[in-house]
Amino acid sequence: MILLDGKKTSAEIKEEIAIEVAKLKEQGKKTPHLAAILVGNDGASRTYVNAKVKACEKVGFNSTLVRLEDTISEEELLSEINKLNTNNDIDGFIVQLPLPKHIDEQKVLMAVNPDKDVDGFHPTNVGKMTLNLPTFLPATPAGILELLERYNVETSGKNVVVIGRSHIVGSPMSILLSQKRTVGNATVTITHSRTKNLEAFTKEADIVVVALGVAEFLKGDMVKDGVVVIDVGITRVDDATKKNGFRLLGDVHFESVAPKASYITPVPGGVGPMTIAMLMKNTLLARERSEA
Ligand code: L34
Repeated sequence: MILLDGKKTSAEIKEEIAIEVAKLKEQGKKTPHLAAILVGNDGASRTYVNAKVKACEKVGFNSTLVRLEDTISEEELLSEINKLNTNNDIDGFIVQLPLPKHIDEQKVLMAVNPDKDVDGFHPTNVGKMTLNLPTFLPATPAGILELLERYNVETSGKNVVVIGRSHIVGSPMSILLSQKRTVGNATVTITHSRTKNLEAFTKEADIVVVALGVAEFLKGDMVKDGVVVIDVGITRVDDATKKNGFRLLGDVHFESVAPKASYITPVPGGVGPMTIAMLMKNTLLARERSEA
């Protein structure tokens, strides 16, 4: 079993980006600038956004964190988005999800200028991705592709089962892995809560991507020997023995699955850090594109 080390790989990618940023600065070019909008006080969201800000420092980007109360109206949020759309110093920005219930997420994502949409969530960019045209790939699926590429995990002709059909992971992941690309050319099955006899699919899979948000959902008896397992889930469970009061569980029951796997991502230290590295990559791309 080989651990797909997202922490180490993301550190390598950030070093590569830092070199590019240093070059830009040497040439007297503008420093890439990422902004993030964080609405409300959700603990996990705060952790992820803080990690994004820290990553910006690490690679040499400027960053701006816009923190808004969870009582903000949709109209006010749209107006904050418009400020970032029109601020020429901001190369790219994200609106951290999830948003409070009273705000229409789709409306918000559609308000982001597609040229600054470094999450790749705007329908224009989702369309481009689907057509395999150059665009910002959503960071989590892109991070998974990058991890598979750097560990030379073969995907061509493989049976991939994606569990979960979210717009940020399951759906784009299934599209990307089926495309003609370096990491791609797979035969992809997308499964979800209405799938009958899920195990029949996962037992046949060469690669399983688990992104449904149920702690320890995928068990050892659901996969075959030699399977490649990508665990996207992160659930916080109370743990009084921990300093912060919780520990993190993935969607994979690691103890039973890992012994059967050829490659597997840990949680934490797998897909999460890769998501952040790919956001940095997209931000650099946004900067370079606005030069052209
Ligand atoms: N707009 N919303 C927008 N873009 C995104 O790309 C995200 N996502 C998901 C949630 N909402 C979003 C993230 O940033 C998930 N996500 C994310 C990012 C980073 C990490 C996990 C999820 C991460 O760094 N995870 C660490 C553990 C962090 C902890 O201590 O809780 C890990 O090692 O997995």
